[in-house]
Amino acid sequence: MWAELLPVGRDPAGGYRRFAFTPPELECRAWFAEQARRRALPVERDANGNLFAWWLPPDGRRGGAVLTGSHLDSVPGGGAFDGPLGVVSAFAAIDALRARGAVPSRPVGVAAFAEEEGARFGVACLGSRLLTGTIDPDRARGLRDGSGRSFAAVLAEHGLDPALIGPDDDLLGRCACFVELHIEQGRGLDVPVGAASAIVPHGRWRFGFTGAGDHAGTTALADRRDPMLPFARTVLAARSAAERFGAVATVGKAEIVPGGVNAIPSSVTAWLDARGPVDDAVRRTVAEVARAARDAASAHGVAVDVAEESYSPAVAFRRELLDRIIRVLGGVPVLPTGAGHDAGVLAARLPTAMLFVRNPTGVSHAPAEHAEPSDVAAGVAALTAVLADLAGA
Ligand code: HGY
Ligand code: MN
Ligand code: MN
Ligand code: MN
Repeated sequence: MWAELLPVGRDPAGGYRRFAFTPPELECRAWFAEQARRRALPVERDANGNLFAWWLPPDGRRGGAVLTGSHLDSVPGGGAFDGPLGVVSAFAAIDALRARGAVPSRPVGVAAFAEEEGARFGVACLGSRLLTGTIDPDRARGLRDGSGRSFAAVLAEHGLDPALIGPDDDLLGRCACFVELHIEQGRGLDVPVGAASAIVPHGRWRFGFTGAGDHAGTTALADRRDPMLPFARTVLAARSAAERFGAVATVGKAEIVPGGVNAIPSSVTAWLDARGPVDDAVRRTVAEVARAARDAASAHGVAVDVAEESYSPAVAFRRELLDRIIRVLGGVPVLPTGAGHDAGVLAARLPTAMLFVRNPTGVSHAPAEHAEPSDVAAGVAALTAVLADLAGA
């Protein structure tokens, strides 16, 4: 399975570039459908673009399903494991159960959620947020990618009716729980497999700086309204505020218009990703960064607007499912994560848990992301045991 997926969607800059509904991610979706076909698993695509492959019990029962899986899209220059590891491991776990003649008494679903990284339309976990009703469908329809194409138009391009996006209570009503296996992002595990206790609060904010485009050579410094200066101040403020309030803050994406070497920019748009152990750390960090941005903007005659694009409060995974998984696995380390996941979104509607596979370097959202084959195998074995227990297989 890996061998077929690995070459799909490589980023010329290294790693992977599998943005939702772009050719590489569509190829990943085709891979998903092929894996399901080979296993005679009926595939369901919800109105939001999420994919599900179902291993049904002999009586064809649809309710009480144990859902697993993850996502197939990536950040730009992403690693091979973030997302796909959970989907590949889910199919491999079904293979392992079937190989020993297991038959589920509950359905087992393999999910591939759409736009988990938010790399194309800007909101992370867009597919699972729509499914669970935790984002306004009107807002989602209007989200635009870097070329200005709306999410609604892209859905329509792929045979989905944008008018139908939103919560799918029928599908969620058929599920009893969701267990997402994911490569650990960070270095907390010194054994192959662990489980998540919580996801820390995290969010994204957009900073728009509007100045005056002009000639780089003939415009006196005193006459400039250069948006790059408050932008630069904001990036530095993100680091100092995060240090001050015990959070982490990143400005990983910026758009400079017009982007000419010899042109003072007319505008700069930048996105802040801020996370922390508690809401207050995140909120205070963002407030300080916004203050610095506004002060610097006014000092340079630049307009600025700050908008919260998404915010996910802390998620604590329910103990009864987590304790059951710990029992099944004979005890595994349990740790919080600073990474957001579809599991964190599904937790609003279902008992949800996460299994982590050791990441020896901790690096993720970068080409160097890696997991050892023996740890990947241990992850599949753990997911197999958990599915056997939960699905009565
Ligand atoms: O951004 C995150 O934390 C996740 O990897 N999507
Ligand atoms: Mn990710
Ligand atoms: Mn992920
Ligand atoms: Mn995820």
